[in-house]
Parts: sequence; structure tokens; C-alpha cells
Amino acid sequence: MSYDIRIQKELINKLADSRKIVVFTGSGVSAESGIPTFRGDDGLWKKFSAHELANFDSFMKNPDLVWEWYQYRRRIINDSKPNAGHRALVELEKYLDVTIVTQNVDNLHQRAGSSRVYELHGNITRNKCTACGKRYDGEIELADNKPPHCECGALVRPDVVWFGENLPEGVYELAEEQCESCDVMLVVGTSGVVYPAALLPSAALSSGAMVVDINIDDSDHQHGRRLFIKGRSGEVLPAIFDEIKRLKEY
Ligand code: BV8
Ligand code: ZN
Repeated sequence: MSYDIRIQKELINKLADSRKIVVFTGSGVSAESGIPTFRGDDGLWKKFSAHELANFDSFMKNPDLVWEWYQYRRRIINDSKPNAGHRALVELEKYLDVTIVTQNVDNLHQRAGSSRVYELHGNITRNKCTACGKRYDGEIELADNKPPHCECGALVRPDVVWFGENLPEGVYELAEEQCESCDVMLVVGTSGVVYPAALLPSAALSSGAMVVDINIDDSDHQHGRRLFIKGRSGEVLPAIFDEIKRLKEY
């Protein structure tokens, strides 16, 4: 079912006239690629809890368990592909200046072909040494359920940001600049509970941008001066692209 975006005239016209847009995404944008979200019914953390798995101390205490969880997720991601929502964001680059700021670590925006992606929480396809930081990206088999050791002897870990860890040097500030200088921010598929990422839509709003929540669930919609489009990102984003294409080409 394609989403009837024409009802969102205000948004479409604003997008068509925009100089720059930011698309701020969470795990909901990858749900239609078959990747479980974090807090949904199939939520990754339902079976496990975040503090048990997505933090450094747990990894050092139980490296095999945490590593195995990441290998399980990498296998799911490896078997999945970008969905119509990811692809629509790439297509939009033909007509608009699009910057993606993502909380996701699944690399799907990059695989879809988006040219400007800020990764706030790292990338699950990368690994690094816990001590010397040496990168180990390609050589690790998805089936290896034991974390490898670096040539310096220390454990290798996924190159993602765990709870209690700072975001990669400078990424948040760069992302914040993008959000403060855009005309429209699409907030797609996020429950807005993880900080400091969750502060970015307010940064856009207070800089005068139009902020639009696209979500299947309006309970995660931060009411107030934000528009809300209830729907699946894999339907709403292609509908937005079709409308912009129609406006720009005819
Ligand atoms: C930090 C990588 C400074 C790992 C992730 C106490 C001590 C220390 C810090 C804190 C603390 N208390 C609070 C904090 C801050 C903490 C935090 O925010 N905690 C929360 C839980 C309260 N943050 C941090 O620790 C951050 N660092 O603060 O550093 C610091 C340092 C030291 C000491 C103090 C401060 C680091 C946070 C990064 C955590 N790492 N990921 C991994 O992936 O394994 S976060 C993880 O959650 C993912 O990145 C994910 O993207 C992100 C956010 O979740 P969502 O994407 O929103 O997913 P969710 O399932 O929640 O929602 C999905 C949404 O999609 C729903 O709304 C659903 O309705 C919708 N949806 C579903 N399907 C669709 C859809 N919408 C549209 N279409 C669909 N088809
Ligand atoms: Zn090392």
C-alpha cells in the first residue's frame, strides 16, 4: 500500500524548496529489511538486556557471550538488504541536499548508496582492538563465536559505541551542525530514548527547521511543534520521493 503523501502538502512544499535536509534514523528504518529493532516486540533487547550486552564491562567480563550476540546480529544484517526506505533516501539525493545522521550500526544506508552518512554509534561491520585500537574489519568469519585477539594480545571488539562510552570523537558535534543548519529534518524510525542522539531533533527545531516524525507508532512522537506521519518508513519515504520527483520534473 503506498502512502498518500499528498495530504502532507506543507511538508512536500517545504522539502521541494529546501536548501538542505537531514534524515535522522533509528532502527525502525531497518525493520522492513528484517533487522529486529531494539525495543519493539521482536526487540533485540527483549531476549537480552542492553546493560548486559551493549557495554564494555560486560564484554570484558563475558567476552564470548557479547561477541556471540554481535556475530548473531552480523549474520542477520549480512542476510538482509537495504529496503525501499533506504533506497528512497538515495533517490532523493537527485533533487535535494540530503544528509543522513543515523543511530544505526547496520551499514544499510551506506550499502544502499547514501553519499553522506554520519554514524553516531559506530558500525557493526567494523572491529577494533580493545587496547591498541588496531582495526580488524574483513578477516573475521561470521561463524567465529569466540572473540579474536589482536597481535598485541588484547581482545578485539565490535567498533560500536556501548552505553557509557563517548560517541566517536567529533561525530556528534558535526552531526549537530548539520541538524542546526537544515531546513527540514525527517526523524525516521526511532523511539528517541538514547542520548545524546535524542537531542538532535530539538537542535533542528530550535534552529528553525521543520521536524517531521515518521513512525508506525505515535507514542514515540514527541508532540509539540513537530509534524507526525504515521506509517512504515518503507512506504512513506518512497511516497515522499515520488511527490518530490513529480514536483521537480513537471
Ligand atoms: C554517552 C550501538 C557520554 C551498540 C547503541 C548513565 C551512564 C552513562 C550514560 C547514560 C546514563 N544514563 C543515560 C545515559 C546516556 C545513555 C543513554 O541514552 N541511555 C538510555 C538508554 C537512557 N547514552 C550513552 O551511554 C551514550 N554515551 O552518553 O556518552 C557519557 C559517557 C560516560 C558517562 C556518561 C555519559 C552512548 C549510547 C549509544 C548506545 N549504543 N548502539 C549496538 O547497537 O549494539 S544505541 C542503540 O539504540 C542503537 O544504536 C539504536 O539505534 C539506538 C536507539 O534506538 P532506536 O533506533 O530508537 O530503536 P528502538 O527500537 O528504540 O525504536 C525503533 C522505533 O522505530 C520505534 O519508535 C518504532 O515504533 C519505530 N518503527 C519500527 N518499525 C518501523 C518504525 N518506524 C517506521 N517504520 C517502520 N517500519
Ligand atoms: Zn591490539
